[in-house]
Amino acid sequence: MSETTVHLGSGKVRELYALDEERLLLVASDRISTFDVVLPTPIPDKGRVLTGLSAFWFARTRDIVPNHLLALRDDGRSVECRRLEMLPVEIVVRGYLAGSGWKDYTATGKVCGHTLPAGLCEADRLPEPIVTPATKAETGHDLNIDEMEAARICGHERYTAAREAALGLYRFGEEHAARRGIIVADTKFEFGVDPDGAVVLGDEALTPDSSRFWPADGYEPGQSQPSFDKQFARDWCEASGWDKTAPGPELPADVVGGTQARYVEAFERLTEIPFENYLGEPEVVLA
Ligand code: PZK
Repeated sequence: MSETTVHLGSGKVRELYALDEERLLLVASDRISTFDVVLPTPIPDKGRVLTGLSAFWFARTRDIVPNHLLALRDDGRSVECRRLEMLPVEIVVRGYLAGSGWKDYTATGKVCGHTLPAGLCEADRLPEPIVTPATKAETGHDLNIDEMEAARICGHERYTAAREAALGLYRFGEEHAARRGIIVADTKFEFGVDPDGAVVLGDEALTPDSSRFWPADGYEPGQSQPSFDKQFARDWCEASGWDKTAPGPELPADVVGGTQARYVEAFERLTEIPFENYLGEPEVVLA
């Protein structure tokens, strides 16, 4: 990075830099969060897995919606991207009933204004995917809002374009992943607008950090499902007696290794590219 590269912000596990007026650099670290706390122990290559997967989806969904990806760097963990005017809402698509969706459903029978059929169980597949926007809270948790509210905040035309793109992306990713034994229960997208006013996909897409990935093998509605990627780390954290407040516990080597293997397995199942090939030449995911 040049000395004029300006650090714009930090996410929980990523960093954002300005390259120039039109371009940003998004860098994925190996940090992992569980129960909303970043753990002190990195998972080797996690940032490369997420960057490579996201780039894989960007390359394959250009016809659904344009995206911000300009270049994948040789380090495999950073992408140059177009600088957009980001919409102030996250667009979540849910194909299954989990997390805050399940919570809201049990309390009200609804999720972000969508009335769902009675009698659904935790982790059930929904009759069709729903879009559940959320405002990006500065601190703490995102606030679920209904689509009317999201349309008011974003502008109706922009919101409609983003929600249609999000549904198309989810359907594409969910079907692709299902054929490879991974359920994409839900996923979050962030969109921006380019100087021509076009809605463009930003951030990362269809990664384990922006989605709930479940192993299809052993899927059983009526109970919470194990996370494809983080379950080893979560289970160990639970058993450790940690109170889930920062700082989190250091992970032992076997848990780090098991978690790393699950991330690499998700990458290889979804891309059908050996992760070693990605490390040698990241652009293999763009072909
Ligand atoms: C943008 N974030 C989230 C915060 C991170 C990521 N293409 C873009 N244009 C303008 N702004 C953004 C993007 C993207 N992507 C993304 N905030 C702004 C964020 C902190 C660290 F890695």
